[in-house]
Amino acid sequence: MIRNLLAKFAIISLAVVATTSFAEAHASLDSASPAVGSTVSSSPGQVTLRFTEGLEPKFSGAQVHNSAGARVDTGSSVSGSTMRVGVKNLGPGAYTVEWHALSVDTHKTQGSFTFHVGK
Ligand SMILES: [Cu+2]
Repeated sequence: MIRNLLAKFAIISLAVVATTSFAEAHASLDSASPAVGSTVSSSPGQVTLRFTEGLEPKFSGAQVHNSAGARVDTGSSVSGSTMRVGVKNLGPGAYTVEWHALSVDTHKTQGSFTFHVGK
């Protein structure tokens, strides 16, 4: 009984370690400006996303939409592990950044986050 539990625990531990090291090898979002979930006092001019891995520029990008679903970015560019998204002059409101990335290790990742522009 105890031996069974130990065996199960060992297998679960291995699975967790494997999953974690797998995830770290992919390009996940490290930080963003404006920061994820933050409120900025005025339009940021651009959104900068920093990733944990180098990105393939041709297959990585991001779009920004306002709360009505309209696109408010002017295109994105990638350099190394940094993605920059130009944005129009943003009025007060909530904005969603949707990104997709192909890291140099050929793994695809994607995600989204929101920031707010205050009055
Ligand atoms: Cu990877």
